[in-house]
Amino acid sequence: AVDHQPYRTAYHFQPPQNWMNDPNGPMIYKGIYHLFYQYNPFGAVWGNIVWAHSTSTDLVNWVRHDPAIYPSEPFDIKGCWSGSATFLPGGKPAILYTGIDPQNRQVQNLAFPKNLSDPLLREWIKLAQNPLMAPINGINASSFRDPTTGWRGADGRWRVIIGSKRRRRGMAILYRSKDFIHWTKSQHPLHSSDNTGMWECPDFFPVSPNGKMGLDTSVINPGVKHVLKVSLDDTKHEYYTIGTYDPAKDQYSPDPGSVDNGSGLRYDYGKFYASKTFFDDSKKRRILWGWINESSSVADDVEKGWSGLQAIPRLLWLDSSGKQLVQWPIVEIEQLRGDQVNLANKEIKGGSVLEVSGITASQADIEVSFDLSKLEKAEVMNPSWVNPQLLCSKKGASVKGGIGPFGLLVLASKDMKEQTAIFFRVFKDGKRYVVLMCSDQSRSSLGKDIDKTSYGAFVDVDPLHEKLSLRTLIDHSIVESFGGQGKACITARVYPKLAIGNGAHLFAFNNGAESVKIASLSAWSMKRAHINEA
Ligand code: DQQ
Repeated sequence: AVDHQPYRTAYHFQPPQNWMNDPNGPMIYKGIYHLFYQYNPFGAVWGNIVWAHSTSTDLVNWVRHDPAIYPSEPFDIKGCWSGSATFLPGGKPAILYTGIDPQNRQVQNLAFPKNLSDPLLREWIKLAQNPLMAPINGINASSFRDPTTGWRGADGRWRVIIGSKRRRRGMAILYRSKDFIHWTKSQHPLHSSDNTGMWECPDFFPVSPNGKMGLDTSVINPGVKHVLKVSLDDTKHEYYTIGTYDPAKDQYSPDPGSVDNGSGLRYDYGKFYASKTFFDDSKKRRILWGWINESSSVADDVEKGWSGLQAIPRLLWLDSSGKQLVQWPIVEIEQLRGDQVNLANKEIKGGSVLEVSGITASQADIEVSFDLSKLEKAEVMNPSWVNPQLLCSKKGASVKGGIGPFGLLVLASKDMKEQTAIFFRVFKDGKRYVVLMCSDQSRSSLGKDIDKTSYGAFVDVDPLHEKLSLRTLIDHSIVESFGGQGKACITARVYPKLAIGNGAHLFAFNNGAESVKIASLSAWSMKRAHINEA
């Protein structure tokens, strides 16, 4: 039978049909995980936005509920946009979200569960006092949205930030409240940065200085670092900084070297937007959700009847260097691992490929680590190569090198005419080595009208003394890759014509002059999860 929906996924979060964008208000309540999301009930394009709602006990399988928040009042009649959940004293969840009013102004509203003894929190009641924050006193009414999870200071007052801009200066406007209902704008934003444009979906949270343990958003002590993430409307890229939060001044400052101009660190160097973390109190971890949009045309979205995925939720923590975050797919996803194949100590000569067969290559999880002992042949790094994405687009998988390109060809047709290449290339920069990770979509599909841009990131690994690892989650039209144990992540959307279903293959490849050794490789077929089944 002809598969009319070859690009729908088997274990990624998506609604049965229609448009989805930002993850909203993720939380865990009475042992149940909640995910709300921006959703159009009437079509596969953005519009008519409501908060659709699903719940889960394991973050893998999801049950759909009716939309939790939808336009009904003057303060949100033209749309219920992004926002966040906060637990108030006594464990009562509160949702702050952006409403669009009849004048198209962006305002902030509060909703509480109707019935706190319903662990599914199916019904929400909007406060009669809404809106609680309005764009007055010089705030731009069309650039005032996406309230964060609140945090509580030592003075007992709550704080939240709202994304905004003034001219070209992106900013996180700060509000304070004693009761979460009456809010006062602070004189100063929590943070701002010139020439970054509108900050959408800010996220602000503490991270522990060592280890993977997550912290409640209200934890403030001299030992923790803080992270500020913003989604840049202008470029549709996110970036984050690591820094210090001064609770007395209520100001955040990025650490020296933590770049603050939109060209700094990213959670993901491919597609990943409007992300949001939450603290999972049941497992003391911080989990990241992010929206992955399509790389195909609007006409294709309309034809297939849906648009948008959520990335597999990721555990997020501060690297031991203190200079970047690290991410890893939540451990629960491993319950979907089925048939497994393994390889060990396998040399891949320069210019060769090795098929990894025995798993469903269109629906798989792969972990591979490479051992590089001889690096003399590494290409010399050019100091002007500061943009990894540009470097990856110039030096794609077919461009021979010294050490690499080597890595995986996923969602590949048998003849490899179609292939998405995720690979490394090692450069020599004086005495040190620079590792580049690329996701090359240029040959991902014979189809037309698809954005096949290559993505790239530098990975902070010393290839001489550490193994270089790659984990890739493949799910029909999405490829999520984690290099260097999660130090660099790249997500791509691809739409193969031949490499679908049983036509999909998986290869390891090496297009460098030097051999590389696969120290170990494990690949699993992934089972289908139960996600929002009708
Ligand atoms: N999506 C929402 C906004 C947010 C944007 C509207 C980010 O609240 O700024 O659907 O993708």
